[in-house]
Amino acid sequence: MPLSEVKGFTEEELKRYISADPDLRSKVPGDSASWTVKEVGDGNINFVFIVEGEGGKGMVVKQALPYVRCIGESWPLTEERAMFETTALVDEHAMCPDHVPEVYKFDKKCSAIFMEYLAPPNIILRYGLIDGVVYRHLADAVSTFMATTLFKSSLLNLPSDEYRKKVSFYSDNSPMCELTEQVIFTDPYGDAFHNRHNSPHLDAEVAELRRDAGAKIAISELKHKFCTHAQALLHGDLHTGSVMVTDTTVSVIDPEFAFYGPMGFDLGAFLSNILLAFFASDGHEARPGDRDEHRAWLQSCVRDVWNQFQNKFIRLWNDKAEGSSAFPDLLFGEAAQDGAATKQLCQTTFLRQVFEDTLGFAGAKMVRRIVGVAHVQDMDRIEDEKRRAECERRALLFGKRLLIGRAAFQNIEEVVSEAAALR
Ligand code: ADP
Ligand code: SR1
Ligand code: MG
Ligand code: MG
Ligand code: MG
Repeated sequence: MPLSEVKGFTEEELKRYISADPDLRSKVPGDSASWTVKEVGDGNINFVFIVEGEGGKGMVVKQALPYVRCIGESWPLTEERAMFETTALVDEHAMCPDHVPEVYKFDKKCSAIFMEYLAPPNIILRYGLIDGVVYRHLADAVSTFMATTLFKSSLLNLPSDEYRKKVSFYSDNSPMCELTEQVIFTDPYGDAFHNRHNSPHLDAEVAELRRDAGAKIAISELKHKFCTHAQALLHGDLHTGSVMVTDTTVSVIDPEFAFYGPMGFDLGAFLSNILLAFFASDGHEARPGDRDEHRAWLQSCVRDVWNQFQNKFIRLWNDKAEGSSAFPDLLFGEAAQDGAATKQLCQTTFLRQVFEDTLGFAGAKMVRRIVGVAHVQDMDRIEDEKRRAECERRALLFGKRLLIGRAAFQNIEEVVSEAAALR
């Protein structure tokens, strides 16, 4: 079989593949015999190889096989996801180059992406958070990534024909959207085969969730919005396992769920994972109070990500040239009667809706990580299951509160205060 059709690379096959492609070859220094190839995939879905040459330089190769890795071949999944991930990485890199790795090549036949290696000291943000590390530069970088990619890909920035072409292209990533529809918006609220929870400790809470009409109405509204509101190009899976950090840099990886959806879905994904880290932190303390400083920073991170996102988003909107065809400046340009004031009202109304969506999606994502198929290591690494249950119970309760009560929060400060009061 030609190398370009290999399903499931071996280390030797990968070395030969890279050696045979001059562009790829130039990225890995030294004799290929001395290269190391390691499979490092710790995500739920794909296989990821690091190919390292002299001086630790090299590349990452991510391969999509036709099933969900953490479940196995019994859960088939389209290999086309690798093409959408490649396109999204390229689009995101063009919009926000400081925070997205570069793609070197995509091979459709073997569903493989060859990309920039974020070498150590880069680590997955989730692992740093579990270890209690504080990243003071995180909120600035993540809010920049979200404000930039969400604004620039939206109808606020693009001409409507270009916007529609993008919506249409990404709408073919439908199987990945359907996976999300199932595991976030449907399964957690019923008795689905792959659901799991910390039983018997959370049995009562899970039974209550599945009887809760308010939660079901809220999740239905959000599912409808997820499927119908093509507002911007979303990353689609922006949890803390999709972010790599050093002391000074932040990079966003893994946009295989990319599609045009509601902006609050990405914002909610990130904030929910910071909140999950916050509720898990008690379980990682050797002595009560050990993580006080870390918790205070996690709270400030929730606040700063939202506030900075909002400020940066408005700045991008205002910087859009007057007279451009961008919606809604076309209707409410500064030259129109009351144009400036009306534009400001439009912006406030728009961001209020994004805020409510953000809280709702954040709640949905907290709930699914406690009672659905895919949990988070922030909780799973708490060995004592009773102690873990205490952390999970509070996270589940707060997730429900955000999901059902999203319209009642006036501002992000109220969210942070309620989370702190519940802990
Ligand atoms: P999945 O889609 O299965 O979740 P990810 O894209 O999240 O796969 O990658 C899994 C792991 O591979 C990451 O947690 C990270 O450790 C590693 N990884 C992925 N991309 C890179 C990269 N560009 N540089 C360094 N490591 C990476
Ligand atoms: C089978 S569900 C797997 C989950 O992992 C991915 O990273 C997404 O979050 C997806 O929902
Ligand atoms: Mg991942
Ligand atoms: Mg770069
Ligand atoms: Mg992924």
